Amino acid sequence: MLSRPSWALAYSSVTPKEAYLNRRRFLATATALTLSRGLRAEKLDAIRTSYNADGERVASMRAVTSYNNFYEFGTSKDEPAQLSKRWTPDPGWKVELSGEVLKPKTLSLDALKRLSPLEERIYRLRCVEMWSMVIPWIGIPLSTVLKQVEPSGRAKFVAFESYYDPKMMLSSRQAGIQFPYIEGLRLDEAMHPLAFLAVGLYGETLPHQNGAPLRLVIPWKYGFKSIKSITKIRFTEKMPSTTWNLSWPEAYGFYSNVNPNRAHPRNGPQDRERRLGEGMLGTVRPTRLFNGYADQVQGLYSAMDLIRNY
Ligand SMILES: Nc1nc2c(c(=O)[nH]1)N[C@H]1C(S)=C(S)[C@@H](COP(=O)(O)O)O[C@H]1N2
Ligand SMILES: [Mo]
Repeated sequence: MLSRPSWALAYSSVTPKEAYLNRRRFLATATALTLSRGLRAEKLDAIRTSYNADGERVASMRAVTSYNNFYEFGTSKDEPAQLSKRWTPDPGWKVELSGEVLKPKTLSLDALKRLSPLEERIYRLRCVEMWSMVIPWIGIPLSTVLKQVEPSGRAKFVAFESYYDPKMMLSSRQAGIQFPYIEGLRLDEAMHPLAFLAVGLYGETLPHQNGAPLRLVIPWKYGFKSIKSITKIRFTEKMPSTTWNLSWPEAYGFYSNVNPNRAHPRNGPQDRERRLGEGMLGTVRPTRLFNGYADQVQGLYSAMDLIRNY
């Protein structure tokens, strides 16, 4: 099933020595952060893969866990880390797989983690707000989970839904977007080998603010497609609604592939980004089509006008 070459590198070996030494310090920070959040982080063993962001420098643990978008816990970058501490994902977390499938199924988190060996994937994450980070995720391919339920011939899309508890989280009115947070992919996008379900990062279970206990990571699309704290996965015949598309359709399309050639109506041109988590302020660099994953994913869109089908 898994045929990643064994010569592939883990992030500790693709980052320069200085970064590696930094990483050791970050691990100390990570331990401190672990103590300060509700759920005890567990170490996760993962196999190395060839998905390693071309050896780009990995963002610090601090950046990854303190600068977040998770509107359920606040709309400023520092709030998710603070406010998600009072929430603990149910230890009996389940993911419901339903819709256009032959065998609907509800999987516990443990069952899901056992479907295939956990992999470490170092991906670029590009937010439409023009910042990006390189993050060492741990998880399994999304396709591994989707194959469990055998999509029917009518299934063309996959819809995802986040956990929502109005007592612990902002209301839709406070956040300005619809909750529960929902996202979607075309079925062939969802089955692509790069589409990933993360259960951890930096060698440990996911911090709450990063979407515990499991979240999507779609590295060639803007960050808002990478939905956090997933409870439901539904196969559909029609294109599903998505939270940001509902709030402002002209700004947030269904596809939302990273595209330096299409400006965002509020955030402006998308041809540059600030890479966070390296240095004090990060470094500005050009944004690449499909966030640098074009060679792997452009085949999915060969018949599409990428400006019109944003
Ligand atoms: N449920 C939920 N998922 C979400 C969001 C959110 O507000 N709620 N924000 C999205 C956005 S805009 C981005 S950029 C990424 C950020 O992921 P990170 O905080 O782990 O870097 O999560 C995405 N997933
Ligand atoms: Mo984002």
